[in-house]
Amino acid sequence: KKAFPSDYRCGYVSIVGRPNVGKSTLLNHILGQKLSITSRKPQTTRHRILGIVSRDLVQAIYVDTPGIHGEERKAINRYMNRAATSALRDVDVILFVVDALKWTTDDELVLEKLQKTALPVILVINKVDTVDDKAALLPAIEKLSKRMNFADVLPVSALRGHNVDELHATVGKRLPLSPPFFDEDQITDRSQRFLAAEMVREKIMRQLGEEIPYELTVEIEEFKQEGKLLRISACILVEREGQKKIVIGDGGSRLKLIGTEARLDMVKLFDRKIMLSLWVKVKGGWSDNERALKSLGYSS
Ligand code: GDP
Ligand code: K
Ligand code: MG
Repeated sequence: KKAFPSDYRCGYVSIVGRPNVGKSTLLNHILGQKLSITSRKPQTTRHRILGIVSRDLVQAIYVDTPGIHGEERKAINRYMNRAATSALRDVDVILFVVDALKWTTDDELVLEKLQKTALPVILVINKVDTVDDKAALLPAIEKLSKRMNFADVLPVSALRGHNVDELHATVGKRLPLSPPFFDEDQITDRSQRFLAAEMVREKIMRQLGEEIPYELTVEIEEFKQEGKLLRISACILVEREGQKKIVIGDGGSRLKLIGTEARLDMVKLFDRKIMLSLWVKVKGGWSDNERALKSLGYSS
């Protein structure tokens, strides 16, 4: 077994904040690889997902979470809030991500949860690339700093990578001395099947209008290694017949585009040739049915 130096640091870092502040984009940039799916839509991230970064005698295990939000009407939303709230416990450092230009009641909700924790919280002010006058950020930072005692405050751009390495270095210093928990070449706790389903869901989230994505899920039906080729077959589950038509598009055009883009992501992620087939099925009521959620792997 490999011996690690006694000054090795390792620990968990959760990334919390309301939907759409850029949590998953930030994780992907730190990892240097797209792992967690992103889009302009809230509720893109539905599951807790680990992104593991091992370098310079530090292993930081980032926990990307669905955003914490006020709306808990449907079972899927309650599931997502549970997944996000549990990330406030059993970690070593918390990154509280906010949008440099926009503070909402959902941010307020997250702040209230954070005020109760004794863990170090680093305030990450994201999307600074959208702010022309950087000095304008100072009053907002000062106001927030009065609300709780942040371990650090860092303005970043997750999209452009501005200050992202600095953030990772800041995190590293706060992790406890410990040998790594995971293999140093492992980047996530999630299976390739799970990641494949997520890549398909991302394309749908990005391509479809407001009405559909929240009510849709992707199931991998086949995931088979055949020599140098990965054969993947995925089924997109929607709630209504009309939604099925929209996902498929005129003459299958939209489904084809979803497949083409998802396949490219899979080639990068798995470093293999990919044969991807997609299907669409109607499965009513899954997003509001606790048992159906469990059968689809949404167990917290
Ligand atoms: P999450 O819901 O917090 O995980 O947010 P996402 O990572 O899915 O990002 C939400 C949207 O914000 C996406 O369209 C991202 O491209 C965009 N975004 C994320 N970070 C930045 C940033 O630093 N600058 C800008 N301009 N957009 C960003
Ligand atoms: K999002
Ligand atoms: Mg996300």
